[in-house]
Amino acid sequence: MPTTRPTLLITRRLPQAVEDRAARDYDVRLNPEDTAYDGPTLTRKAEGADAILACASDRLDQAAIEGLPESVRAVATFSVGVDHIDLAAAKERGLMVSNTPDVLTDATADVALLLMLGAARRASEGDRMIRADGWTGWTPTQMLATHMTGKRLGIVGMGRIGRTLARRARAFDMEIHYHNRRPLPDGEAEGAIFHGDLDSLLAVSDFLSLHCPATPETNRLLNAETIAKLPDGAIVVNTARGAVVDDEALIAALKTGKLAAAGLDVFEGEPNVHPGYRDLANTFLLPHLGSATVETRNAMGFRALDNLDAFFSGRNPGDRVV
Ligand code: 8YV
Repeated sequence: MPTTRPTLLITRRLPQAVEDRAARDYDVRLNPEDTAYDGPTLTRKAEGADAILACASDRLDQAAIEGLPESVRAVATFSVGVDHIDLAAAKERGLMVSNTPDVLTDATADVALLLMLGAARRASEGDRMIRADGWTGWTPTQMLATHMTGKRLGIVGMGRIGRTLARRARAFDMEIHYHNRRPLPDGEAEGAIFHGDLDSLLAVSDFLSLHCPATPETNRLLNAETIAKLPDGAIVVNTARGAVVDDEALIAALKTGKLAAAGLDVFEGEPNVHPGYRDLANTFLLPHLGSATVETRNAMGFRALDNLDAFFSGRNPGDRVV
């Protein structure tokens, strides 16, 4: 680290261990109230700061980036996703941008599996029944659900998280299929079947799990047309980004029974969730908890700081995106 301590704006409250380490090495500006900053507030808070440790809840669009004070040279995001940052604008402005891959892979794959089981086995419906004191007793035909063991799992985006989910799903004897830009290298597929064409993956996906980044190409990838190509009674889970799903189309398919259930951890326009999801019994909904374990959030914060430490020491940050 350089002898003069850089000034670091941390936009949200982070785990204590992360804030402590940041305060050891930087002059930190914290956000103890933990309110999300809008563009003008971010600009004001960043006045004179050398770097920003940002989160996915910050909108770093072109206007926000162009509005950043001259002093800001780096943005380390506390997320693997970078869809909240206009990378072209960051590049144009000469900002270093880094993210936090790897460290949230297990936690997010765990939540994808939780969503698959929770949606398939009607977990939130049963939980609600008990909380509402509505359980009148066991019956042989009560709340019959979808069996997961042995079914076919379709994974859209076979990156770190997709591959880790595949490993977990093999413990349920699931047959793994995936769609990716390219097939995995020899020896890494572990028996997973590649589909170069999304439609061909959809046709065999009793369960479909989304793991692609939100980009213009993946925007509303799951829509009325693509849902129609899934087997009847399929189950869809999303731990990627809400923008990958057309909410109206998914809700319609959950209502008609075309889809048996959906498990969702991410939503378009978070924290505003399409009200249609709340009214359905066959949705299993979580408030973006994919990486929300103490171990993972600490690791994400340390990784973001590692990237900033490298940048301010004149080394290339390991997770540099721009
Ligand atoms: C994070 C995520 O919790 O890292 C990501 O891209 O979606 C989540 O796991 C969130 O983005 C924190 O900023």
